[in-house]
Amino acid sequence: MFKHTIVKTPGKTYINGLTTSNLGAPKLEKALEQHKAYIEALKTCGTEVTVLESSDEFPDSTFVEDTAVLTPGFAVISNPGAASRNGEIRDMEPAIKSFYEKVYYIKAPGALDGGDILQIEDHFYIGISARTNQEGAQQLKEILESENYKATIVPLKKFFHLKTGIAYLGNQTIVVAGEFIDHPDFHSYKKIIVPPEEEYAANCIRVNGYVIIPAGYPETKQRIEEAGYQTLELDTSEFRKLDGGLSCLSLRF
Ligand code: CIR
Repeated sequence: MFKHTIVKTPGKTYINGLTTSNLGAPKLEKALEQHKAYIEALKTCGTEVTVLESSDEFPDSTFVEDTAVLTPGFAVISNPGAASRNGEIRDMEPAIKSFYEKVYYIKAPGALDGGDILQIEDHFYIGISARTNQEGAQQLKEILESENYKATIVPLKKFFHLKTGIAYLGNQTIVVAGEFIDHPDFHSYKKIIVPPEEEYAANCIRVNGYVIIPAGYPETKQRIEEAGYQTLELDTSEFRKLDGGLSCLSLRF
């Protein structure tokens, strides 16, 4: 069960955030509306939502997931791999410390984005991506193992972040797309396969009684529902334009 979530309102500079997509610039007003709906959905799922004030200094700072890895007993503040995002951890640290006494840090030259970390029960998978390097992954692995978790490092081939292409829904069930469909590290889990034309929908989040999914991916929605989950659809068009998805917009713990 997740009791808490942390989100951060997009700031006026959100439209200038990093992207690799060619979907055009996001519309701020629409992003703010979609963010409000996201907060409501997290409340519907039964979490207490902490909404942090926007920061115009950091255009991508609404994607809070990248700043930390949270477990029931401790937090790890990451060291985001994009230079323009690294300072986001300064604003996040007090919020995390208001919930956690035990806080670890990923230190340079280690770089790590929370979007590269997937927890499946007591096992963490750590993606190596354009944002998370071997040193950052290794530091996190050692922290997790010292706390009696298992950790596996997974070099990515194409996906932006690990969780761009995989989500854990509980009950040993994962949602997978692209390079993760036949990936040996995930072969033992029950799989809900996302068809290539719906790849973006692999970034969904199980929050207590619901799986929150992006709107507009009917095949994935149907497969998740057939597996026995109740879905809640949200429009994420303005976050997709900056390579963001549902997991990126919150820290859940
Ligand atoms: C970035 O490039 O960092 C942001 N525009 C998107 C971050 C998405 N975060 C995530 O997948 N966890």
